[in-house]
Amino acid sequence: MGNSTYTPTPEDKFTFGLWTVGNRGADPFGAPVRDKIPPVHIVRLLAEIGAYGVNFHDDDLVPIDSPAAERDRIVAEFKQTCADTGIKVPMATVNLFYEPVFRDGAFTANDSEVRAYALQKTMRAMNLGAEFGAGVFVLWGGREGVETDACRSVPDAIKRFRDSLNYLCEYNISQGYGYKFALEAKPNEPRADIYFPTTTAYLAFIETLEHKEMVGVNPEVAHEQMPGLSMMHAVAQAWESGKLFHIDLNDQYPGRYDQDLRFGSVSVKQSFWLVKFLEDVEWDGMRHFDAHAYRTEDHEGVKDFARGCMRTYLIFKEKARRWNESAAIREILDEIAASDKDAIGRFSPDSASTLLSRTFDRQAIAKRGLKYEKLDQLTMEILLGVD
Ligand code: GCO
Ligand code: MN
Ligand code: MN
Repeated sequence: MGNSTYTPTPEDKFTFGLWTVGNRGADPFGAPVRDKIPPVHIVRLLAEIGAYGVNFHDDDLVPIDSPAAERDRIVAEFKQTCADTGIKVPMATVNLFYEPVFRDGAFTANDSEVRAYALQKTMRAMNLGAEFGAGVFVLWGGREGVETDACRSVPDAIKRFRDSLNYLCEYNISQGYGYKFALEAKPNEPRADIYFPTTTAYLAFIETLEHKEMVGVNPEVAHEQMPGLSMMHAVAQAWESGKLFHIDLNDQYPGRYDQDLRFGSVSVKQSFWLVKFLEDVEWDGMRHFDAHAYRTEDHEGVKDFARGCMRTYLIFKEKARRWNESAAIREILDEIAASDKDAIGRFSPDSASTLLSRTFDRQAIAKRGLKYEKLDQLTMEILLGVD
């Protein structure tokens, strides 16, 4: 692991949540296997391994129900450690899933008192993030869903969610925080069905908001791959509509529970296309890892995990550079480009009548080999390290 090309630096904009490197390895069948790492130690760990920043949920940093003086002490200490290490806080979020009060959802819960509490908790989390200069506020509605559809109408849930977002956007404006909200979709887990199961479902919903310019998405690899979708396609659609505000990088075998595996450790080719996309479009956001070390790991293993996420990203970035510079690949791409000669352009009655009377040699067009097999093999050879 000695190649300095793959050694992360803060310029790479890699970030981790307190809950990621701090994950203690508990699962539904077993107790934690690692000690809690105090947040300030996590900041030092991230600085040591070359990360740019740290993100947190309200309760990760300040335990819920902390008295005001304790909150202030924690915040001051964390700020000082960030200043000492140069670690930034580009994103903040709110935990609306852990506490039993959210067992029926937060913004979509049937009990209006729960919905009000969820709004209060979110506004307080926004206050906390703003103290650290966070520019993005992620909302993951883990409990916004159902086990039984008998309990609530889906349009009601959507309407409640919309009302909450509209409220929070107004709060953002009134406080002058300048947050961009990033909505994170997931199809299921912990609910049997979560509303807005995919990134693209959120993209449609955002268009219905009063301040839609303030709201975008936070796609996560695992959440798109659980139902077998392409993360890169979701990310590309979000980016194309100006809505890629944040990203959660990790990995996942399709069709399973949320595994939060080390970035690139399962889906080598898909992860490559994802990194290539982000680098090709020069996406200016954070490269955030929302993943966990295996349950088998000790403290050193957690560092191996975090270093591995970043190193793999940088390896894919280098592979993407090679891909873009490969003469053999360029030759095929030029042929593809040459087949895209004259676009139809916008509709006009004239163009429609010309198009209606045009003759196509369907058979000849369909006979031309497109060389995608060769293109893909060239891709594979770069990934497999023989080119
Ligand atoms: C999950 C989610 C969370 C969110 C986090 C940010 O499946 O548990 O990915 O890790 O990203 O809560 O709000
Ligand atoms: Mn997740
Ligand atoms: Mn996530």
